[in-house]
Amino acid sequence: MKIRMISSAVLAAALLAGPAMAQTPPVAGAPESTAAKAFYTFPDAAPTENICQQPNGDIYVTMMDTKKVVKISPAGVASDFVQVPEALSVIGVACGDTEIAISIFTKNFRTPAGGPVFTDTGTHLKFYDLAGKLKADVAAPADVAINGFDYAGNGTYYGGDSNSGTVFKIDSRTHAITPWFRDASFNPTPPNQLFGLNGVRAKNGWVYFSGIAKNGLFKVKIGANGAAEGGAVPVQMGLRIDDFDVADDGSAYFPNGRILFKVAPNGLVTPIADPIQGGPSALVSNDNKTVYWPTRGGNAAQRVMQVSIP
Ligand SMILES: [Ca+2]
Repeated sequence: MKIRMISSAVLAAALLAGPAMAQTPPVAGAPESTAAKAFYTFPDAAPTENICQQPNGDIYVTMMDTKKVVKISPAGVASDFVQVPEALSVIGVACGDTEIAISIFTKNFRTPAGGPVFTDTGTHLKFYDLAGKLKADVAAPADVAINGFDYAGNGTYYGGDSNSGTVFKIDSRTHAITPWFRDASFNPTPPNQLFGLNGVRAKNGWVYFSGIAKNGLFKVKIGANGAAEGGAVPVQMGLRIDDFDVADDGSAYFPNGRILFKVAPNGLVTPIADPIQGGPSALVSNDNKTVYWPTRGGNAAQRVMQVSIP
């Protein structure tokens, strides 16, 4: 595909795409880029939230309101990996080496008016073996709402707190959850800004996060001793990004509104599929050839879409 610079009009439309946990107004029967193909179609319209891929190629998708995790094989065969009856919302999913970790909210983050509030979500992190057997269930601190969740290798996960500007580090052996990076300038500032951090991915020695309060994508360096080194480095400013993924070359991919975007390491924004049915997260495949994303919204059955990386 010919690369084009994003127009300010497109950027403005994307900025208006709405709140970052449920962002995409679906349009029934709307046109769809021929670059986007359905990899899997769910049996119903239940909202999806996050996505990850195991080294063996299996894809895991959290179903936010139906409180389960669906596993989809590389051949497109799906099964319920786990049901989480105590959850009110199943949010993040991280594919560990030999386990699957999820974040759940056991209390309601939705206000009667519909807006999110993350001050008391009753977040738990749950760790399962690949057969779906529960290995550990860890309560996060009471005021922490882990949204984006990712595995960085070497037994380390990172999670983004939607109730603050803090990235937490989680040890897969001890299951200790500790603040890794804090920046209060990313805190939610209600009533206007309800989100702290949203998506989180670890890649190439950096932890990336979407900082909703600043409408941008940022990265923090993992120092030689494992501690956060320096401040948050802006990667892209101007897009309100939910969950995303980062390819080996440092390019980030995510649906936003009705466009699938690429952000190059130098910040250049390129739409790579337009229009699409958007969704809350993205996955760069293990071989870096494909971007997958689960759709959300509307009455039609949700799908996991795929686009070849140009
Ligand atoms: Ca999210």
